Parts: sequence; C-alpha cells; structure tokens
Amino acid sequence: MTITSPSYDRALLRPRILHIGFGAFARAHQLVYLDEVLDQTDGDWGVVAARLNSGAAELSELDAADGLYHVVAQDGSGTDTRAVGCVIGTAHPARDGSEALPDLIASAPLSIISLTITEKGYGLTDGAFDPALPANAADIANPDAPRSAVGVILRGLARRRAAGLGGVTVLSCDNLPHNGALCRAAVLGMAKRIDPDLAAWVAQECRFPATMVDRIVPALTNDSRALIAQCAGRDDPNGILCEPFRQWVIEDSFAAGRPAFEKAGALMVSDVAPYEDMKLRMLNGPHSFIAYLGALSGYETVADCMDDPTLRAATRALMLTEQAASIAAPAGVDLTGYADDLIERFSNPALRHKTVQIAMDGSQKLPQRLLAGASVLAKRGAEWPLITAGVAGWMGFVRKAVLNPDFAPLQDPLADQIRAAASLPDGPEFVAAMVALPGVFPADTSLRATLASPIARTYADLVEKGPQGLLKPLLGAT
Ligand code: NAI
Ligand code: CS2
Repeated sequence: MTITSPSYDRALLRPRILHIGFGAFARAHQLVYLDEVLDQTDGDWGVVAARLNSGAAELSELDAADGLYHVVAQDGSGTDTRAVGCVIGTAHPARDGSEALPDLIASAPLSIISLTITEKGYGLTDGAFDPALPANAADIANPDAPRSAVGVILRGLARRRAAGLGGVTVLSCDNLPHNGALCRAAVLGMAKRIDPDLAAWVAQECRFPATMVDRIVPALTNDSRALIAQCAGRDDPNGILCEPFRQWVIEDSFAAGRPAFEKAGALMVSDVAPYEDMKLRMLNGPHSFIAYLGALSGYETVADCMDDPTLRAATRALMLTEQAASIAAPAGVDLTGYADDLIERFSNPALRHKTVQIAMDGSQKLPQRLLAGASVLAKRGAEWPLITAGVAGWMGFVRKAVLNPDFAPLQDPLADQIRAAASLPDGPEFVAAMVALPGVFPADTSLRATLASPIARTYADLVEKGPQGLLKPLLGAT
C-alpha cells in the first residue's frame, strides 16, 4: 500500500482560498491540483473547506483528521492513493454561525473563493440572475443573513470593502458554459439589487475567470468507502474515489495572485470557451444521454451502458456526428481521438458511476449539454436525431421517476413543475409542458419551436419501442 503524502510544510499554509461546495468533485480535482502545486513550490495557499447546506458533520470529521483526506484514483489497471494536505480548516453556517464564511472572505489573506456548488447553485434562469427565485428573493430582502452562495459571497465582499481590503477572485468550477461570466452575472445581479455602490466595487476589484474542469468523480458509496479504507489504512468519510484522468483549463485573470496551477498540469489560457464547449458537448451531453436512456434500459452504471453495443455505438455517434459538428475544436485537439478516449473513460469498470446520479438536475444540465449543440445544427439546417433522443430520454426518465418512485428519485430544482407536467396525459401534452419549463429550451421562440418539433414523435417512439428500438434505426441513419 503506497500513499503519496504532502511533502510541503503544512505549517506555512494560511487561509488564502475559501472553497464553497466541498463535495466529491472539489476533493478530487481543484484540491489535488493545489496539493501538487504546493509539493513543488511550498507557499502559503491553504484552503478552508466550506459547505452551506448539508455536510457539517463530515467537515467536523475532516477537522478531527487535521484536514487530511484521501483521493484514490482507479481504473482497470490499479489504484493510486494520495493524502491531500492543503485543507487547513472548515466552515459551515449551521455549525459556525452565519458570519463564519463572510468573516473569512473579509480576512486579509483571502485571495480566491472557489466554487463547486452545482449548476443550480448560481440562481440563474436563461443565463441571467433571477431575482424571483426563492433563495435570491430571500437574500435580496435580507442581505445581512444570506443563505445562497451568491448572497454569502456578497456579504463577505461588502465587509471586505468596508474594511478597506482589495478584491478577490471568484473561481467557478462548475459545469456551466462561460462559468466565469455567469458567476459574475449572478454576483453583480444580486449586488445591484442590494447596493449599487457595492456592485460597482465588485465589478472593478474582483475577477471571475472561466474554467473548464474535468475528472469523473462519482458520489461516495459504501463500496468506494471500503476501498478507500483499504488503500488509506483508515476509514475516511471525506475520502473519494475517482478516475485517473484529470484536466483543468483556467482563464488567467486573477485579482489577488494565484497558486502556480500550471505546475500541476493546469492549462492557463486567455480563452477557455473552446475547451468548455468541447467538454460540455462531447463529455457531458453524452453522459446525460447515457444516464437517461441507460437508466430507462435498466442499467445501473455508465460502464454497464458501455457494455451494451447499441448504447455504446449511439453515444459515440452522438459525440462525433452531432456534438462535434456543433463546435470548433480547441487548437491541436483531434475530436475523434477525444471521443475514443471518452468512451474508454466511460467504460472504466472501477467507478460504478450511477446513471441515476448523472440524471439529476436535468433541467439545469440539458441546455448546455444537448440543446446548445442542437441549436447550432438547427441554424445550419443540419439534423440532430440523437440529441433529440437524449432529450426524449430525459422526459421519459423524469415521467417514470414521478410515476414510479422505486425507479429513481426525481431530483431537480424544477421538480414541482415537472410533477405537474407528468400529471398530464402521456404524449404531446406532456412533451409540450416539458418544453415550456422555464430556462430549459431556448428563449427565442422560433428556435424553441424548431428544436421542439421532432421531440413529440421521438418521445412517442421511445414510449412505444423502448431505448433500443428508438436508437437502432438512428444508428443505421448516421
Ligand atoms: P456533490 O453533491 O458531492 O457536492 C455538491 C456541493 O454543492 C455540496 O457541497 C452541496 O452542498 C453544494 N450545493 C448543492 N446545491 C447548492 C446550492 N443551491 N447552493 C450552494 N451549494 C450547493 O457534487 P460534486 O460531485 O462535488 O459535483 C459538484 C459540481 O461540480 C457538479 O454539479 C459539476 O458542476 C461540477 N463537476 C463535477 C464533476 C464530477 O464528476 N463529480 C466533474 C466536473 C465538474
Ligand atoms: C456528470 C459530470 O454528474 C454529471 O452530470 O456528467 O459531473 C461528469 O462526471 C464530469 O463533468 C466529468 O468531468
């Protein structure tokens, strides 16, 4: 059993980064990069790991372990275990009080607030700050006791400004297109409604770089926890299992310095957009396609789906004939090779990445993962039958989850509206109600109608013939 442990002096670390959303992904991605940077450069880039909602007990367990936790990377050929040491403290409002995170943001050493708060955590609709969403409305009405991530950040920034300190970098690491700009829109959108002077200060002093983040990190299960215990030599509730592959592309625009992320292999660039588009459409779109059509086929994991010849071929065809055609590849990237590597990564037998996990929050994922590519193809007069099959799969999945809770839980911020749609007769009425959900299909009415037009027929095919019966003829046609 070999464990790579921090080689740097942990006593030198100070609270320079606040990570909000210390879930599965951050543990295996941003914090591993930072750990490797520290191994090479020493420095004082310590992290305070925070969560806003659940998970206070796990954070206390992390404190009890002196901030050390384990990341196990595994594929068919073996495991690699790392003890990560960059966490120097934890914060949770329910445990430490509502000023705990703003206190940190307003402290002099703090330079970066990094985020993995899921797509829904930004409080956006159609890519814009939505003041009507309940969490946003509550924080606008009561900015001194915020509950949303954006409200907490603003409360901290307001105190930072009052203390005469400079701005910080807010580093979104969520799977959103142009995540830096969207994060900025969310923070400024709320700031303008709370205090226009604060909004002007944030716009001037803070930076919101875009990032493309990639590493497949399934939620911890009893099985992965047992494997981590075996590899780490102790039970570790904050440990995580992931694939060996990782990628991070970061817009090099920081307000108050940054770790030398490039030393751990991150690509620092001036324009992240081509990488974001490639990853969201080639990886995440097919991931959602597999999640919905795979779950409806009775498959528990992504790797199980890749063992099914029809789903495997359909996923690759979706990548190469539709999604790849909708993007401009980053310089030097061969999209066929990228697609083949993705199919290999999806086939990793060790991860047991659940289709039902990826299926959650579909209303927040479909726009950038599937409908964005369809929009490009539609404007060009090309066809998008596999994307349509994925969208029909989403509708079939959520309907089945509403009507049969033993099949899968319905987890989505629009769950109430989805339940209302699923109470309609199965067929065109249900499909039309799903298309009309806020923020999923494009706001442009003509484009929305074009994208929606093939879906009722494809959905009917899915209901009548099942995923295999729907996909096989599409493969013949592509
Ligand atoms: P997770 O469920 O382990 O952690 C999610 C974190 O977000 C938790 O701390 C949770 O409390 C917080 N959160 C959820 N809703 C929130 C809200 N409305 N406001 C504030 N915080 C909220 O999930 P995981 O795997 O860490 O993924 C998080 C995000 O990271 C994903 O949604 C995605 O955008 C991104 N990501 C995940 C990858 C993965 O393979 N797990 C890979 C690439 C990106
Ligand atoms: C997945 C992603 O849960 C999901 O929706 O599609 O989180 C995926 O694992 C990552 O983006 C891989 O980088």
